[in-house]
Amino acid sequence: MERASTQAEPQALARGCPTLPVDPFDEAFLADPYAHHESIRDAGPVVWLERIGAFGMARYAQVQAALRDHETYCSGRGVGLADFAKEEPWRPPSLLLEADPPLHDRTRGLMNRIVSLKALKALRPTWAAHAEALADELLEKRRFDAVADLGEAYPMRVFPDAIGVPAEGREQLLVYAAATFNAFGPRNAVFERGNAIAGDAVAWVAQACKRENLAPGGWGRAVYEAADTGECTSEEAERLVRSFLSAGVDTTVNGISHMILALATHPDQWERLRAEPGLAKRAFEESLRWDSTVQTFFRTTARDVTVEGTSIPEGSKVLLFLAAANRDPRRWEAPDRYDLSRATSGHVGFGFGIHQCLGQMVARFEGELVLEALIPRVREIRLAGEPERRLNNTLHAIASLPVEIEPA
Ligand code: OVM
Repeated sequence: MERASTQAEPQALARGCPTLPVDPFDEAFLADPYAHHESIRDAGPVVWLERIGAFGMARYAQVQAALRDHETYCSGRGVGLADFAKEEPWRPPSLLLEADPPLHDRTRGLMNRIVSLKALKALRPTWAAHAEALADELLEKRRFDAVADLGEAYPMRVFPDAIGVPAEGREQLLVYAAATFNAFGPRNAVFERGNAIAGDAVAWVAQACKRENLAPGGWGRAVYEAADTGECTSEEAERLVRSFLSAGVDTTVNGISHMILALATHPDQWERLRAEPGLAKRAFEESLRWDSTVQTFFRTTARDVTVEGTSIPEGSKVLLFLAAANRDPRRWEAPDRYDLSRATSGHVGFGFGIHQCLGQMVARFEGELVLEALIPRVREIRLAGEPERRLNNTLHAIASLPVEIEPA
């Protein structure tokens, strides 16, 4: 067994793992999670997080194994701190994220057919043109906010149109997503601040998910067409469209923003990328490993399980620190370095196993198209001010990222 801190000893004996006093959702932790991950990883393969009443895993091996074992670590009782078997969920559960097989496999299969490589290839010319036009606008500005003007601007130009939601009020998507991702954590001040202003956004999203409000030819309508063939009910279709709107915006917004942060703070890697544009795919992937947008998700144990000597009873919440796993030195060499030489495959920034991100190809498309537009146009990307964080219980989010670019 790993050595625990003195304070942790009595609990450690009771559970067979160290007890940690850290609250992974307090504001200091959320503002700089990477400062805290090492102590959680080093404490042991499994820890007891007494402040939230959940087990935690922050090492790559255990996080990946838990994600792989969806029968033991189920999602149907919620992937936040709330146990849906005991508490009312914040919203009707997602039929993908918060579902187990067999329901999950049916909904996921249907959605996989909609978010296909073929569908993405059809969008590519339009999405590339948007990325190029946006890059030209940014070059005119030279100094801009890489969050508002790029990280948010690009997904908001391409993604809502792909789904087919109404143009009016789209900015509500960002408010809705922030509230949704906050709701996976405890009902702390971060949650309450977002929730207090989410009412209009929740109502807007509910309307946007209705068949009659979705544009023909979009992915939203395609879900209802699956309902027409009997693959799901129309109530399920409505909830599945909600998944697109919940998971498809804030994730890519912060993913693209962090990629720019990575490149602005690693000028040698930007230079290398300009010399070898074929590395664009890896540049995006490595930015997700280096700074994982979705920092954490919970699972709930569906049976008693023993992990490295720790007994985890059935019905326990287990917090999986995806971002900490992606920087575990037991798995990655010099993990804190953003490095285009690295083989990034195996990172858990998109999760792993049956719930692995449905939209991962969409996210990659967006990230790569942004890079492919910037690489030939931009010689240098520099920070032009201090990045400002936006605290969220699940996402590592940026509020603003002032940068300056030099034309090629
Ligand atoms: C959903 C959903 C919501 C938030 C995140 C997510 C990362 C999925 O409604 O299915 O996946």
